[in-house]
Amino acid sequence: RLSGRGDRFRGGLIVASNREPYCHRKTPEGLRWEIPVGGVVSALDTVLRVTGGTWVAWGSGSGDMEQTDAGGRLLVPPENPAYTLRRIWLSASAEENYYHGFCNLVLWPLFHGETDRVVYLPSFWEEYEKTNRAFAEAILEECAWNSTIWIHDYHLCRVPRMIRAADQERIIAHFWHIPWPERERYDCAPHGEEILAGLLGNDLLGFQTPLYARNFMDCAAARLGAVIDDDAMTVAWDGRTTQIRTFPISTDFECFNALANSASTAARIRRIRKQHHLPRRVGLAVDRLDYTKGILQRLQALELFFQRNPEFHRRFSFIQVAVMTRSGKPYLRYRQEVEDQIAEINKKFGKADWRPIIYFGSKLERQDLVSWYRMADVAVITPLHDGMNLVAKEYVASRGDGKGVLILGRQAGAAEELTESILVDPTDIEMFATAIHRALTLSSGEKKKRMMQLRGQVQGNTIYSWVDNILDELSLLPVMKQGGKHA
Ligand code: GDG
Repeated sequence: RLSGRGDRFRGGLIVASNREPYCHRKTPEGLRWEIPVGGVVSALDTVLRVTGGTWVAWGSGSGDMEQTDAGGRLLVPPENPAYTLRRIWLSASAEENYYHGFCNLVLWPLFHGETDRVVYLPSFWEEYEKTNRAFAEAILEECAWNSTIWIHDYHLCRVPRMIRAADQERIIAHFWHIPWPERERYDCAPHGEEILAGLLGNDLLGFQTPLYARNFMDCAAARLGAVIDDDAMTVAWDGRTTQIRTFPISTDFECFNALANSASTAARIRRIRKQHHLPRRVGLAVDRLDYTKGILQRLQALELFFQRNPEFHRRFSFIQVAVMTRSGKPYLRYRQEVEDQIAEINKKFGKADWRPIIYFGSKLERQDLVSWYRMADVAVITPLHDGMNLVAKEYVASRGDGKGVLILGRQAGAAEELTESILVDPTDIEMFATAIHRALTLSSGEKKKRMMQLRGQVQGNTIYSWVDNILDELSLLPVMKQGGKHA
């Protein structure tokens, strides 16, 4: 699946992210493990199962150290070990200030255009620095002489520079999963210069789209006075040069395709239809429960759709899957708003034998998720801002039958590639409701044509080609570091 180049990681790949790929919890039935919901985990677990290596992450479950060795290491996946998970334990103060504070109340809203939601306290930054240092130390402990370090996302901006201070020659790459805002918005970022300086400790910094890469370079020039080379796509600052590249992330196309085509999925679909008394036609949205995913706007559009189109009553239900992955007041409030709005729509239009909106608030098993992908006449993936959005690509990969229509928000990174979807602005509720009607009334020929083009797109850039492209860039780095170091 990787084009024979996984062996470039012979020295060992060290991946670091905030969230761990396997989480252990104590339950009355004993210790249980689960895979947390989220795009970074979905993508990287697929990769590490093939490459092997070590993944350094926050041990966020309640299993303590029972299943790790004294150094916090264990082999995963538990049922078929392929790589090492090295856990870091955070103090209550770090969890509060680094994770719930600087990551969730500052960086996440700021980088998703929700400046009004930003709340900053100086203690957030202190713990962010401390936690990044703990990550940097753990990563260095895991490194062999020729290991490559691959850091992920906005939780660990300071880590590259910290590692660089200890090791000038090490290859360090970083992938940024969320949007990078334009310069004017970035100016609101507390510690904006330190964040940029941290990231410029990398040799290679990857973004989801060319726009985010451009925005990063503009911010580095404006805030740090870094020197930008637009042709070479490099940023030079403080005696070092960082390559800036675009790598749109993707999914395991073949895996979703095969599972969706399987007889077991067909049987599951029959069971699910019966269990939920589904009408003939269904729509679907799958999101982590987050205000950036535009769930409230989507519900408004659905309400208007049901109001305008009574012929779809009893004939169409919409399934909203929204798993809560973060605690804290903004998320609890948002969940309440979502649940209230769903209850209101169901009260307004529902009948004894028909629910317009069916809501799942807890995680679906992978096979159920794929069954829903396969049976949904329309998937409505309309975030207000999103780095990429893997759900959109998973839906397309699951539609080998050529059926199904994708409605996609223009602000999702995926909209750059998935141009044969019906593109909407999720805040234009009138147009959005019209788009839902259009998706449900497209001719089967038109649907098939669009879906085949979308599938060609996702099949041509899978999670494996994503890694391959990053490997290609990494393989050029040692040469550049020797020849053109600090150019
Ligand atoms: C970040 C960026 C970027 C969801 N519900 C269930 C479930 N999921 C899985 C989906 C998908 C993943 O979670 C969500 O990924 P997304 O990409 O849509 O969104 P984020 O979590 O915000 O991811 C995003 C991504 O990183 C990768 O770079 O695309 O822009 O924000 O894989 O399938 N999985 C199961 N049950 C559920 O109920 N099994």
